[in-house]
Amino acid sequence: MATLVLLRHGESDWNAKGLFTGWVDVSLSAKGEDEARRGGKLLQEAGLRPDVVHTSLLTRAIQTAQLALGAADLLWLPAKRSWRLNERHYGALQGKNKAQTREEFGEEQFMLWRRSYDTPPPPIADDDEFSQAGDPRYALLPSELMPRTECLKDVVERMLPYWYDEIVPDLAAGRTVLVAAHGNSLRALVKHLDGIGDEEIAGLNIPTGIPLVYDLDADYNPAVRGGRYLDAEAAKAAIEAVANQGR
Ligand code: DG2
Repeated sequence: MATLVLLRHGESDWNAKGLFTGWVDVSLSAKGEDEARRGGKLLQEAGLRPDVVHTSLLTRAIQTAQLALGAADLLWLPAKRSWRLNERHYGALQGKNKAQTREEFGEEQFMLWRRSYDTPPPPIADDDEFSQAGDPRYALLPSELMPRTECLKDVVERMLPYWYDEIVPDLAAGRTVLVAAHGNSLRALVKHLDGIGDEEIAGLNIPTGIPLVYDLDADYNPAVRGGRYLDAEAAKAAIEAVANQGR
């Protein structure tokens, strides 16, 4: 039995402001830092000791991993990072206010962009102030792989190679794996693990800073569909808040 722990970063400055973030590299808010530390404490209290951490290339996920591992006395853990764990690229919506976007385009279009499986927002222009074109952290990424917008389906497709090539080998070696990533890159992974349908996934939201633990069998299928949050009560309220963003 392998153990996988998923952790969405703590609240970011742009989560707090209600802005579409995607690949824009924002930091944690003070509340988000507290959430990350608490996430680490929850791990420690549950007796879960990751052997390795995987993060995206975005500051908010890296900070969350550091703060959580610091709180659990595990700052020394080896870390691996990849753009494949980045948040879904939110295209031309990056930097826009969620509530204003909902008002301007209506509930249906807003939810289509936010939660449909295969409808991406319009692409972002390279000269947009919130574009990542020219960001040195993606310098080695072939230009045809560099997204200008993504739907969840695109995220599943770019995340799965990392799951199979980097995370599964760690699990196969008997390591407990911590993945610190984002609302939508983790929705993509949970969709895969739980075998959630393309329509059903629209209703799944991931709260910030609360570890979600999966015990996996020899085929990397969850022992319990949906895994278990280390603070189920807090997760319930926080999931509701994510679902209601923009309202
Ligand atoms: C949020 C997710 O990503 O937003 O990009 O705005 O997890 O990095 O804060 P995260 C963003 P929603 O898809 O839930 O609106």
